[in-house]
Amino acid sequence: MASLGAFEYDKRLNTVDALRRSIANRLVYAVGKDLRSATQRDWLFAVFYAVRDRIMDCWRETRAQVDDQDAKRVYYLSMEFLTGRALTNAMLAADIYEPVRQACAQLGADFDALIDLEPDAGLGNGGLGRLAACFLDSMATLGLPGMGYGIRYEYGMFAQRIEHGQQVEEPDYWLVNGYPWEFMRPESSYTVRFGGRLVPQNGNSLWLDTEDVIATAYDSGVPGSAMRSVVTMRLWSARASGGVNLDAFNRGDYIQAVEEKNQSENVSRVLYPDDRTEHGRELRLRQEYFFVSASLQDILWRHLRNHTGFEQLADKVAIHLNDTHPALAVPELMRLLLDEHQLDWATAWGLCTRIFSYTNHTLMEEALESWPVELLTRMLPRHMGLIYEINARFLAEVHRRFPSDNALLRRISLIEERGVRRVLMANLSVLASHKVNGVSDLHSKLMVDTIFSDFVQMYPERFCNKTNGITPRRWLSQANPSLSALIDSRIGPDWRRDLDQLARLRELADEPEFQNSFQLAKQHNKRRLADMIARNPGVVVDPESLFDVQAKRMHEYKRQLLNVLHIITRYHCILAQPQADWVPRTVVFAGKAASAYYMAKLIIRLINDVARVINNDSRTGGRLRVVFIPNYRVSLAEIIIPGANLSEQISTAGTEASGTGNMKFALNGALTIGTWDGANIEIANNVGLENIFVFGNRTEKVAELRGYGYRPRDYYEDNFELKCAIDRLAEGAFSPEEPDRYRDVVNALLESDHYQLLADYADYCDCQDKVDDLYRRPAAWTRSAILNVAGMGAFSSDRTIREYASEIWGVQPLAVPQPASGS
Ligand code: 26W
Repeated sequence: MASLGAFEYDKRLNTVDALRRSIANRLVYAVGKDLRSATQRDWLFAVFYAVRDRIMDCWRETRAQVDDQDAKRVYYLSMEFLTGRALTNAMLAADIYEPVRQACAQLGADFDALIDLEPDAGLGNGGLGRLAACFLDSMATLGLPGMGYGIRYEYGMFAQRIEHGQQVEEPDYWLVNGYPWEFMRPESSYTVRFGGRLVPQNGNSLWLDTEDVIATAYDSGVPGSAMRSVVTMRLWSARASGGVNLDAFNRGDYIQAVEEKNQSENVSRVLYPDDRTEHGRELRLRQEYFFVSASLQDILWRHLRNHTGFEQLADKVAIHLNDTHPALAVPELMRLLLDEHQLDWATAWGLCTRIFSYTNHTLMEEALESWPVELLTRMLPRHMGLIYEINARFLAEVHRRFPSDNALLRRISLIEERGVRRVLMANLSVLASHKVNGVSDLHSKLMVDTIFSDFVQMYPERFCNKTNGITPRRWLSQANPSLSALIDSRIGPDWRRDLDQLARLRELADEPEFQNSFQLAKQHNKRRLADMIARNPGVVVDPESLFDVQAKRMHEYKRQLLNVLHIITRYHCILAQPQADWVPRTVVFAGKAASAYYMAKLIIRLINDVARVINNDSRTGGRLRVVFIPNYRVSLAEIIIPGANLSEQISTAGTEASGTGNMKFALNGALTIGTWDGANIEIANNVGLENIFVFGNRTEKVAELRGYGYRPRDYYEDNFELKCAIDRLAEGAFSPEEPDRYRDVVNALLESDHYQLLADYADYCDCQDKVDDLYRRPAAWTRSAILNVAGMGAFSSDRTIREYASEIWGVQPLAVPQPASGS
């Protein structure tokens, strides 16, 4: 083990011999099998337990240090943690990957096969959930006292199958075989209350006759790099409270009693598979309150274990809201402090505004959460009352400072009055937080200029930027062993914890030998990806061709359709000039569409139809292939991303808050083709404008077009190739069995084109030609790719988390105790 950092650890446990004995032991005594009867799954569990055993000491030590040092902790509240698989990550963190592999070989277990058997923990939709997972990894790596709180969904993100070109969703019952990484903590259970009625009592409220659900904690450990520390991720699972069913039970209505039990356990059943809109769904609101209430009760319990009263609460606790989904934490903390602990309003509110901070992840109006007052009143009457009170006091203050501005009062209120009255969760979050951040420079600027401009007048010092990052452990060290080994051989292994060291690769960018090895690593990863594609969806692709990849959620604003328009154009051009020197390309798509998102699903179908026509047309001479890889998820991303040459980051400028996939691709040596949006801009600034393909209108131009009447048809009429592409689509060239299939796509493009694909089309195609030109010059391409890797130091989530820790949360890394002398 390289550096033990926080604790002393018996290295003799990490030899191949010791690990072999451990695994065999765990197989017999924890799994209950033996060498003869063990299935692959049994082996997976045995290995899991043996590895987990090697995390436990550090985990316990971390908890003890936080307690002993009475350190300020940060609690990261997130509805989503998209952690993916845990085993390989843990083996790398504990530096036992190779010995475990050898131990398995000695036991006759197929290491690679069993690693591949681990289900992904897909408890998230996409960027926001994956960011939360990277953040826990970075907290553990930096030794920051913190915890993640979320929901232990029984069903994670749905699995996607493609049937006749169309997406079919299947439930992801990821816990079906049990999950060996988690510990149930029944002693950490809390009652979460819903509904009921209020009875006024000396200024506060009694909340009676509620419908109760029990939240029970399940902990898993997130080990940091080199086991600097282990952070706890605590997920809540719902259990019926005895009380609810007893009446029916006593009446002898056993079935009714059990049915009710099921009802209340529904709250942690399923992740909402939509990354933008789930407004108005009652169960979603229940989920939000359920996990927030349990987390806050737990946080206060932990505080009171070591402190008397709440005087120091804000010095010891920081609570972060990952988007507005946990915003009910604000009235819940008020309720607990006022009603359960008898603090006065000013003290309680003062604590709130020192404790909370909030990250905004999107500016899109349809994604900004709001809940009907009627629903909140019914489900959480006390909280609705508190929100009214918070709002009244706030509006009084606004009125004091801007006495003549009634329009401002209306805009800034926590409650939207037009139409059905709704609580605006973003406004509530901003008001209660001492810091509010966006997730890239551009996004943070737009955020203060648009959705929060009124709040900026009131509280200018609150707003800041924290550009997203990704963990280099999973996204380079784990996902790309070939490139990692090459980098290790030149600059040593420390980049894993200090990503800025990658800058030292700059001086190797022109060295032929390094270039050669760099190309070999990429080739290796492309073959790995090609093998996977050959298995599913079963298309043979040429690993020598340029791998052009767009992997992310399917969304109109992300413009997968623009990519398709370019593919169709390229196809036409190849047919028109079959003799020309075309750079062979494989265009890869992957991503899920929300099940109710008609356009996104139609675009998946279009991609598959276009793929079928092009891949079966021998006239292309195999110089263009299109592939849709089903069921994109973290474990697939770990194979897809290292195999890419070109990374598609082509959102309409101003719409992608940051993007984090863009960082993963660049870190793995893909060149980006992208718009001037989100973190693409910062990537460009770090890798050098000459090493990235930028195209398209910028934010101001997009806004200007929107403002002065954007006419997509003009672009269509003026551009012959664009017109051809759209006409062929409209004629059913890709769906001869149903020529009308893409009429809605065509109409959307020609009639409104909300995301301005047509405005960027010509520039995009030109830019793609430049991509080909560079790819024809392997040395120049490789040089650029190396400079991309070398420039990615700033995008480590360690950097991001350091900034949060010092500028928002005020938490410090745990002091590493010095080993006692003589030991
Ligand atoms: C179900 C409701 C809902 C609504 C919005 C669920 C999830 C969301 C998120 C805001 C969507 C999301 O993941 N946003 C992405 O956040 C990433 C991390 O900051 C950014 O990199 C992406 O640009 C942003 O789209």
